[in-house]
Order: sequence, then C-alpha cells, then structure tokens
Amino acid sequence: MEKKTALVTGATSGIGWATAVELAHLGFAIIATGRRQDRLDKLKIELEKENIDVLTLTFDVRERQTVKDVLSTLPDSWKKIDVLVNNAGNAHGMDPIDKGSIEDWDAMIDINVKGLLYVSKEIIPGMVERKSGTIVNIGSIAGKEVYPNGNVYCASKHAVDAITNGMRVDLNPHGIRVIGVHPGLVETEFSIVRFKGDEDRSKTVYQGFSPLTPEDIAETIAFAVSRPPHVVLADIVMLPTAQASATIINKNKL
Ligand code: NDP
Ligand code: 8X3
Repeated sequence: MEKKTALVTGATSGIGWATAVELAHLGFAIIATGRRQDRLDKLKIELEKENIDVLTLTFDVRERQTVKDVLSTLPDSWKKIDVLVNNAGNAHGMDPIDKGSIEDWDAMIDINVKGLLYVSKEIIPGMVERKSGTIVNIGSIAGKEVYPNGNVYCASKHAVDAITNGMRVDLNPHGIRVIGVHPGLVETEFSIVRFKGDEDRSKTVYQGFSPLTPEDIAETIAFAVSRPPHVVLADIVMLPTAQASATIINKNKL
C-alpha cells in the first residue's frame, strides 16, 4: 500500500496529540510538530511501539524562516503530505479589550493566524502539484461567536474560519479538500496556557458538566479525512451536550 502521511501541528498535547494517535491508527505515517521536544519524543516512542512511522519536527510556528527551512527540506520519503492538520494554537489571557496585554494579542495573532499561514504556505504547493490533499484547520466556537473577554482570541479564530473558507474556494480547482473543525469546550492544556499556569482557575472552566475530550475531536477529524475523495465535511461545529453556544453552558444541572 502506498504510504500516506499526515502532518499535525501542535502534537505535543491535547487535540493535536490525540489526532496524531488517531490518524496513526488509520494507517497514516505521522509528522508531529511542536516546540516541546520531550513531548514529541514521547509520542514517537509510543507510536513506534505500534510500528507506525513517525517524524518529529521541533519549531515555533511563529518563526517564518524556520518554518520554511524545516518544511522545505523534509527527507524525500516524507515530502508527500496527504493530510495537513493545522492545530497549533492557544488563547493567551482573557481580559476585557481595554485591559488586554499587547504581548498576548501578538501571541494569538502570530501563532493562531500567521503560524497557520506559514505552515500552509509550505505544504499547499505539493498538494496543488499532485492535485490532491486534505487540509484540516482547527478553528473554534470562538471563531463563530464572540464572548466576553474573548476579543482577540475570538478574532484570531474568526480569521481561521475565514482563511479556511478562502482556502476551500482557492484550492477548489485543484481537488484539495478543506475542512474546518470548530470545537466548543475541550479539556486540554488550553486553559492552563490561557490562565498562564493557574491550574486551579483552569479546572473551574470544565467543572459541573462533561466537556469534550481531545479524543472526541480526533475521532471526528479521522472520520472527516477518511470519507471518500468526493466528500468534504466542510464545516464542523462540535460542542459538549451541555454547551448550547459560546456562553450558554448547562453547569451543575445534569
Ligand atoms: P493545548 O494547549 O493542549 O495544545 C496546544 C498545542 O499547540 C500544543 O501542542 C502546543 O505545542 C502547540 N503550540 C502552541 N503554541 C505554539 C507555537 N508557537 N509553535 C508551535 N506549536 C505551538 O490546547 P488544545 O489542544 O486545546 O488546542 C489545540 C487547538 O485547538 C488550538 O488551535 C486551540 O485554539 C483549539 N481549540 C481548543 C479548544 C479547547 O477548548 N481546548 C476549543 C476550540 C479550539 P508546544 O507548546 O509544544 O509548542
Ligand atoms: C476554545 C473554546 O470557548 O474557550 O477555543 O474559546 S473557548
């Protein structure tokens, strides 16, 4: 069988890690990226126990030249990327717009938006040349609605939604599938990062209801990418049952 390769950004934790595992179980060789080399090493060891081919790449998606250097010099056997999952991203801070930190704003725009573009810029040409490929962009319910103190994070995810739709339009002549996955609350390291390491505050986000798990998202991504080539699940919003919108969450009642 011809080798199929999936590249997952932000595979060191949460949704990205679970997606790398799920796609590996579908038969994909995995290129896993992130900044934390120790986590990538752990993922590689775990998957190699199951005889899955894994290449790890350690870089910050904000570093435009590094992204270009690393992704343009992939070993020959890893050059053909069939599935790109643009997952790397986070929220940084949760403050009203008049109190937000410029460093946090820069991080969210640079990682969630520009980082996604830098990675895509290196991978899309090969897909265009081969007239095939699937791109999965991880947006958010925050890319569909704006909630109090979400301001710039919501803006970054609205940008991901627009870029996803723009990719689908522009890549349509080339037979490339573009899928937007927009989760609601998923328990990962997301809130620990958002609240700058405050684990107690982070836990309260997911208390009183059953949040989505990273595996819930990963299974959906695996389902979407494994549809027949003529099918694209273009826009997937996934919420926990207890969540009706970005702000309506049925806590402590079920
Ligand atoms: P985690 O914090 O668990 O994972 C974030 C991942 O992104 C890590 O692997 C991290 O790797 C990587 N990452 C962050 N910044 C950078 C960077 N500058 N360069 C390279 N990689 C980076 O959170 P989630 O799994 O929840 O988040 C994954 C995606 O899902 C994000 O885009 C997030 O916005 C989105 N999302 C999350 C939801 C949730 O409720 N959790 C809901 C909706 C969407 P490392 O630190 O090693 O670089
Ligand atoms: C993550 C979900 O609601 O915290 O994108 O923005 S939320």
